Amino acid sequence: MTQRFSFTLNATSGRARTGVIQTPRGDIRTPAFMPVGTAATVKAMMPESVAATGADILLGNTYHLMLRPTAERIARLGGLHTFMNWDKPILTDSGGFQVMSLADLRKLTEEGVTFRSHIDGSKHLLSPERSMEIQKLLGSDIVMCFDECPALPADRKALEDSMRLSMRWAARSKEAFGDRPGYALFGIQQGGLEQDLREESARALREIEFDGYAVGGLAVGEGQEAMFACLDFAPDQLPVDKPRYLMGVGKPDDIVGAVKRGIDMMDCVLPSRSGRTGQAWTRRGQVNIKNARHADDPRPLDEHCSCPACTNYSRAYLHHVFRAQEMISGMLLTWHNLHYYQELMQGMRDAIAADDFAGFEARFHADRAQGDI
Ligand code: PRF
Ligand code: ZN
Repeated sequence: MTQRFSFTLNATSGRARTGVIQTPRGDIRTPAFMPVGTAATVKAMMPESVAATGADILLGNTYHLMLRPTAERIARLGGLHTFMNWDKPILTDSGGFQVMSLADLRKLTEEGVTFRSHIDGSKHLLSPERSMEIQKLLGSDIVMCFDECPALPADRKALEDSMRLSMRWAARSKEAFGDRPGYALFGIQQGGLEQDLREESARALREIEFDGYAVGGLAVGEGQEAMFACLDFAPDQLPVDKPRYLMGVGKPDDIVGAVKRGIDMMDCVLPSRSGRTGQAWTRRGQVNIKNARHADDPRPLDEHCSCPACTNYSRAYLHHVFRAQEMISGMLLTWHNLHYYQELMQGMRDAIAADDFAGFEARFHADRAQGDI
C-alpha cells in the first residue's frame, strides 16, 4: 500500500511547533526550511551537497519549468526527481506568483492568467487546471494551489476581490488535483494584512479541505513589523493538525519570528542567491565577504560552523575568489548559507522539543547583537 502523506505534531513551546511530515519519499522535520531549486537545480550546489546541509525537501517552480525544459519533457525523462537527481520530497509552487513578478504582457481573467515567457516571448496560459497538470507531470510531492498574490500596499477592495478569486481557484485546484494517495495538495490563504479577509480565506480553505495550508501574500513589501502583526493571527486561523507554510520567507530573524508564531515550513532564495553575491549569514549576523577587511584574515567565516567553507577555507580565500569571480565563491558561500539555515532550523526544533523556544530566541538575538568578529 502506498504510504499516505501525514503530519505528526510532536511538541509545542508557546505557539512554536515541532513535528514530522511523513511522505513516501521520506520525512520532513518541522519547522523546515526548503532551499529553492527554481530551474531543477539549487544554483551552485550538487543535490547531494544540498542534502548534506540537512535539507529534507526542496522547492521547485511550475513557471520556470513549464517554459524550460517544459513539464512534458521532464515527465518523459522520468519526472523532476530523476531529472535533477534529488530523491527526497519536492514541493512545487503553482506559477501564479512567478507569472506576476517575471512574465511579460500578463492578462488575468476568471479562467487564469495568460502571459508571454520572459525567456522567448512565447504565449502561455496558466489556470488552476493547467497548474495541477504541470505539477503532476513534474511528480511534485507537495502541490500548491493556483492563486493570485497582490503586491502590498493594496486597497481593501482589491485585496478582497483577489482573495475571493484565489478561493474560487483553490476549489478548482482541488477538483483538478483529484485523489492522489501519497501526494499532498496545499491551500494558500490570502487577504493581505486584513484580519477578517484572512479569516474568510481560511474558512473557505478549511471547507475545501487540504493536506496543508500556506500563508501567502506576505513578504511582498509590507515590512517585518506588519508581517509579524499578521502572523499574530493568521496561523491560528488554519487547522492545528496540518502543516502551515509561510511562502517566500525569509531572513533568519523573519524565520525565527515566523516559527515563534506557529509556522512549520518556509522557503526563500535568500541563502542561495545572497551566497552568489558575496553575502554570508552567520550566528552573528550578515557578513559581506567583498569587504576589504577580510583580505588578510586567516580565520574562517564562523569558527563554530562545520560546513566545508568554514572547515577548509579562510575569510581571505573566500574574499579572493569572490573578487576574482571564481565559481567556487558562489559554491562555498551557498553551502555555508544553506548549512547555517538548516542549523538554525535544527536549533529551533531542539528548543521546541525541550520547551525552551524563548531561550533559543534570546540566544539567537544575543549572538547577533555581538556583531561579526
Ligand atoms: N503565493 C504563491 N507563491 C508565493 C507567494 C504567494 O502568495 C509568496 C508570497 N510571499 C511567495 N511565493 N503561490
Ligand atoms: Zn560555514
